[in-house]
Amino acid sequence: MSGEKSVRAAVRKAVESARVVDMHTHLYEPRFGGLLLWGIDDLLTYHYLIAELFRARPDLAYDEFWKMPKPAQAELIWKELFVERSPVSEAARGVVTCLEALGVRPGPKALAEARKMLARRRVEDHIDRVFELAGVEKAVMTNDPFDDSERAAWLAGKGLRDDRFVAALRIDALLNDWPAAAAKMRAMGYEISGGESGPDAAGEREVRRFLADWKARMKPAYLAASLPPKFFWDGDDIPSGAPAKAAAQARVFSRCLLPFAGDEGLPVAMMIGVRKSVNPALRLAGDSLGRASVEDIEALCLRWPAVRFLVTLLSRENQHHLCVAARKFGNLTPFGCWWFLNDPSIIREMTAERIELLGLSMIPQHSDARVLDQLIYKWRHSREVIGEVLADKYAALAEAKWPLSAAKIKEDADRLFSRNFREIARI
Ligand code: HDL
Ligand code: ZN
Repeated sequence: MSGEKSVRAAVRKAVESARVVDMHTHLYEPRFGGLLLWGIDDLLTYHYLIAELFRARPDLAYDEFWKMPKPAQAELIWKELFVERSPVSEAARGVVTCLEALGVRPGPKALAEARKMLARRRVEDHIDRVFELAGVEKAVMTNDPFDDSERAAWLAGKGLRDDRFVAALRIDALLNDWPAAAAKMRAMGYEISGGESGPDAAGEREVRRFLADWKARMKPAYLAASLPPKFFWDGDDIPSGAPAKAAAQARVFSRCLLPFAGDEGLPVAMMIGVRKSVNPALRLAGDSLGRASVEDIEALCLRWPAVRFLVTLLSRENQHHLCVAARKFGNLTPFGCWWFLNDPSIIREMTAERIELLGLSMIPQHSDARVLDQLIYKWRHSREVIGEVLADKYAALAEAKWPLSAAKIKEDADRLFSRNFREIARI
C-alpha cells in the first residue's frame, strides 16, 4: 500500500468497521426489566441534557422539573435544546446522530416521529439494531450489588443469558461509604465486624466472602469503583488524624479488594476524580470533577504488581501524567475519554498523546452509555476522531516509507477497539 490517500482510506475503513468490546456502560440485558433505558424519551432525559436544560432555562425551578412526568421532561428538553436552539452540544448532537441512524428524519418534528416508530419496536429487536448500527460486539455493564433493585434481580436468578452483555462488579459503596455498605452486607447475612474505620480481621474475611459470592453470581470481567480525586488505598499507611472514612477506604482497598483481585486474577477498574453532588438539586447531573493524584496510582501499581489496573481519570489535566505513569507500569492501562472528556476536541487530544506515548497499548474509548441508543452516537462520534488521529500517524509512517498493509492496520485497530481489553479481562 502506498500513497497517503490510500493509507488514510484504509485507516478510516479499519476504524469504522472495527467490532467494539465496550468496556464500560450502564446498559442491562432486557431480562433486568426497567433497568435498561432505551428510546427517545430516555435519550432526551439523559442527565447530561438535563444539566444543559438548566443552562438554557436558569429560571426553571429544580422541583418544578423533577415533578414532571418523563415525557413532559423530554418535551421541555426537546423544545429548549432542539427547537428554540440548534442542538450543537455533544450530548444534543448525539441525539440527532441517533435519530438519523435509526431512520427518523431529524428536525423539530422528529420527537413525535421517533416516539411513533419506537413504540412499535420490541426491545430485543432494538438491541439487535442498535448493536449493529454501533458496531458493538459486547457491552460491559455496571452491576452494583448494593443497589437494591439490581441485587433483587440477580437474587431472583436473572443471571445473564445474552452473551453480548458482560457483568462488572461495581463496589463504590464498599470504598466510599463504608458504614452504609457494612450495614447492607450485615442485612445480607455477612458478619461484618469492625467499626467506622473499617472491618477488623474477621470482618475483612467476610468482605472477601461477599466479593467471592458476587463474583460467582455475576462472573464479572472486572471489579470497578469510581473514586473521588483523593482516595486512600494503603491500610498500612493511614495518615495520622485521617477521618474514619479514609481509614475504612484504605483498609477495604488493601485488605479486601486488592488481595481478592490478585488471588482471583480479576482486573480492577478505577474511575477517579468524581466530586459527587456539587449541586445536589441536579441529582445525577450534579456531579463535578477534581484533579487526582497520579502519584498515588503509581504507588498503587508498584505495590500491587500482580493486579491489572484499568484506570480512567475525569480531569483533563491528569491525562498526560497518566500516560507517563502507564509507561512505568505494565499493569496499568489507561482507558476511555470519560464523561466530561467524551467530547471530540478532548478525545482528539487524549488519543494523540496516548498513541504518541503508549503506541497501541491502551484502550482509547468506552461509551459510558446509559441509554441503549447512545451506543450509536458515542461510537460513531468517537470513531470519527480516533480514526483521524490514527490516519495522521499512519500517513507519517507511509511518508517515511514504512511498509503498511490494510490487514496490519485492521489488526492494529482491533487491538484498540477490542483485543487489548479482552486480553486484560480475559474474556
Ligand atoms: O460512575 C460512573 O460510572 C459515571 O460514568 C457516572 O455514571 C456518570 O453519571 C456518567 O454517566 N458519566 O458518563
Ligand atoms: Zn459510567
